[in-house]
Amino acid sequence: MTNNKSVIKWIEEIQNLVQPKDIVWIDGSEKQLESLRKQACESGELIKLNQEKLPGCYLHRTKQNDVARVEDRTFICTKNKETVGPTNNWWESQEAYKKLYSIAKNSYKGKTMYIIPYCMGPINSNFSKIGIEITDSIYVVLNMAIMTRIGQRVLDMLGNSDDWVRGLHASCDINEKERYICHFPEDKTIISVNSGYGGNVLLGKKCFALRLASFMGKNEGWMAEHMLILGVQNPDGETKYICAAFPSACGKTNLAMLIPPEIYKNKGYKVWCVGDDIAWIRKGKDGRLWAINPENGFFGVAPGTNEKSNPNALKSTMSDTIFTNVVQNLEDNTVWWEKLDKNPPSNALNWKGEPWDGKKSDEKGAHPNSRFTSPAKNCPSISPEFENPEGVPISAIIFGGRRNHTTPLVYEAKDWENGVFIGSIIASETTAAATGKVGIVRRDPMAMLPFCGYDMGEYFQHWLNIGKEVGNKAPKIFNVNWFRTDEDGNFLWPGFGENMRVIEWILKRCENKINAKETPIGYVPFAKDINQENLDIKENDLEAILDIDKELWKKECENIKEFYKKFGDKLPKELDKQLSELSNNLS
Ligand code: GTP
Ligand code: SPV
Ligand code: MN
Repeated sequence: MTNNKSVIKWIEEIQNLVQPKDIVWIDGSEKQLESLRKQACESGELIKLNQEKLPGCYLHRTKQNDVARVEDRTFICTKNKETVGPTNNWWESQEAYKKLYSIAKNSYKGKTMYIIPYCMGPINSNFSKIGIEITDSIYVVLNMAIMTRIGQRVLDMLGNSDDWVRGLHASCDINEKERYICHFPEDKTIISVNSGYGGNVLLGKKCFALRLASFMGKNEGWMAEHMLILGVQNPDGETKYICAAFPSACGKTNLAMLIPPEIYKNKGYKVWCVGDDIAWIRKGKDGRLWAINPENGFFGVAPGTNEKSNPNALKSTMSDTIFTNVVQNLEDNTVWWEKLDKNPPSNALNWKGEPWDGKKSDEKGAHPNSRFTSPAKNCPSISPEFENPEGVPISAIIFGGRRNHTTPLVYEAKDWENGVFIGSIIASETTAAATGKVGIVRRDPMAMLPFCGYDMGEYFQHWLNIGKEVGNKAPKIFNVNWFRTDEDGNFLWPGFGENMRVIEWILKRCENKINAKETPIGYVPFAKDINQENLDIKENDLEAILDIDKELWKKECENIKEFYKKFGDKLPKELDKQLSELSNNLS
């Protein structure tokens, strides 16, 4: 399929290492993909679902020890430890190669080696980047075929260039003790062994589009961020674009596919989805920041997705979707997950494939990190700009996290530098998207803690530099928190589609249309400026979630100070200054 010497050389090297029984190049044709689906159904790797109700849809169950990203087994491998900073696991490159090659050696014996040429970003966009993933898993091939642009057209685009990312995935025995997700930013290489779960094995996603790409972005003057991209079209037909970074399972897909409440729809507002997880951002010819979504599909959290919370996501999953670790309803061979509806199936198999009666069982049927992989084009609100090789211009950047107290519903940074500070102090409860305890509050700067491929102190500096470069054309920066709770743990803000009311405030602030209250942490809305028409919330609750509790924020400052110490002299002095200013404002 290609004469590219660098590609051929690397494939030969890996072939010699893993010793497959044969080799299949993924050309991207529907015929080839269909025959792989058939093969996967025969082996049990996939289960074909009810094709009348869910055409083109399949179910997959991972091994029970392999259901989420594994941050403690994720490494950035470089020559020197300093490159990766205090927040990443480091492994010396040569040592890492040695160990990984010993694990991968002969691991494809009796298996087929699939070669997937893929492109992150629209084909032939100057901003897109190419990778080749070698895998022994048909599940990986079929997911990559949804999540990225694949096949011959990618090799044609690559030509003879050696500027592409090498990716080796070896399933081995899915042995968690020998599981490693390793990145070699200095060699543009990724090696993943002993896993079959999405974020660990769909190498175009977090491994390439964030960890390697953030490293490339630092050197080349652009940014790779864990951000959704959405467009808000006003009644005059003008569309403004917003990027938002929230940690894993904190609402990116939901916000990206937001459907405005009736009162907005009636006025003529529309919201468009450009991306739900990753944004590549760089300065455009006009001096503003522009973003593309490097992905071609959604790898979304299933539980909680329903007709009310996210109808666009639900519709995206109705065809040509691969479900992972959800419930299989044996009545009609469809799928189910917690909060899909109030009618769990009685005759079903849970995510482990065990008989499960949803009406009687106390146990969850779907894994909390069960996922759907759906083509972007399935989303009813996919943006007309989705394939635009230039991307879209960004008017606002939003940070956010899952905090039951302290952080208000929304506030605005005083300027870019203050915005970078606000991003750097995101704290959020951990979720099921990664293994480990759920619900522990941790600092997750820019929602990039698990995804920044180099020293995070330098990453903060990179953000500051980009701000200087775009100057007064920089987007305004905001922070949101949909997750404030009362004493009983109930959410105070209705969230989901109602988040449109906060988006409206944000855009009005960007257009300098309304005033805001200056507080020690930044600009907070006056309650009257949040549209409350048909909003189901108590007046006091809205006041409560807009309130700044100085005592809590003083504690927050202490905690940030501790956190910042990690970065030593790599912490930009601007951020230290920002922290002192915040402390002063509070006293
Ligand atoms: P990743 O794909 O892991 O990066 O996650 P994500 O950031 O895209 O999160 P997603 O939109 O899938 O939401 C994760 C969980 O948060 C789901 O259970 C949602 O129902 C819930 N959620 C999303 N938005 C809101 C909201 O506005 N309010 C509340 N209370 N929950 C929300
Ligand atoms: C996340 O965990 O942020 C995800 C899912 O988007 S994964 O692809 O597993 O990283
Ligand atoms: Mn994510």
